[in-house]
Amino acid sequence: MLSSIPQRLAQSLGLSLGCVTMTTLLTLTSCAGAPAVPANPAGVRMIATWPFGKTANDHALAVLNRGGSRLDAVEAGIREIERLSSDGSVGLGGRPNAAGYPQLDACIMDGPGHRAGSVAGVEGIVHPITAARRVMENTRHVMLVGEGARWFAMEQGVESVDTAELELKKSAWVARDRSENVDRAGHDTIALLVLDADGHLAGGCSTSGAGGKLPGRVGDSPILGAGLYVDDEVGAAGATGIGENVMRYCATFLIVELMRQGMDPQSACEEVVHRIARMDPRGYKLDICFIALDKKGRYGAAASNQTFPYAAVTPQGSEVLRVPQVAPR
Ligand code: SD4
Repeated sequence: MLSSIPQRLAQSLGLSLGCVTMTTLLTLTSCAGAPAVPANPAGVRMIATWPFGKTANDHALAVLNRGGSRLDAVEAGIREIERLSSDGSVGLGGRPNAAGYPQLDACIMDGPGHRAGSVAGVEGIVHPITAARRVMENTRHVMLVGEGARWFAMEQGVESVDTAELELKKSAWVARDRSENVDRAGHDTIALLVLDADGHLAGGCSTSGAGGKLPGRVGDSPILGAGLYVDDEVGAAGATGIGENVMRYCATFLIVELMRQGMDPQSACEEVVHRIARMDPRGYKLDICFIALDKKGRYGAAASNQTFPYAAVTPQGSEVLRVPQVAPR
């Protein structure tokens, strides 16, 4: 009998799941882990995708308040969402691929030194954001994929679960029809951007990607300049939504470049949605959303064809905001 994702997740968390359901598990973990909303005496700015971005931001801010670095903050905030894995598209509990198992993508970027690390299509790794950070800090490379990324993560001591059952799912799928079972409902990649008290930027992104994707498919999230981009001279941007509609346009790189030319983050996010909609045969039916934060601490967000909730930390506090879809032009 194959063990389920909730069971594997529980295993990875050192819990005995028994007859406890995933919902129960997630309720338990979310209650146990949530810190009180931390104060923000240093005037740090953070912005993150979706309502769960607030949970990520609050964890990240708590880390900064304890003296952690901006990278520690980014990693901790995203790890919390990977740990909860509760919203369909982050971590091992995220939407499975067409063959029935999750393949995860993540990246991290630090402004000073323009450093970056990324993992793509990695299997059975509980915290791909940590694996991405280790790639950045402990190798001379930027990106590792698939089996190599898993080996590396395990060698680095990043928490993992057994993937033997995935092999069975793979062969069953290959023996079947190898069809793509696209389930793109909902978007919930976590992208988190931080401007620390010293005025330096960092960001991270983590996802299980589009549900029902072909095994081996890599989306925008681990691709620098697509799912995430950080430029310490200017600002940072992150993306969520259908990766194919983001990565063909180097969207977060473009947002940052527009900010470099003088646009504020809100205008830059909106402009990139319009630019893509103008060029793309789908028009505004792109299912893409962006967040951006500049060196001055200004932030913004835009979405192509839905209301987009995102989370922000400002000197005034930590909150979930909503931006309506852009008005087509
Ligand atoms: C992807 N951009 O793999 C991700 C999915 C996503 O919200 O963001 N969902 O295409």
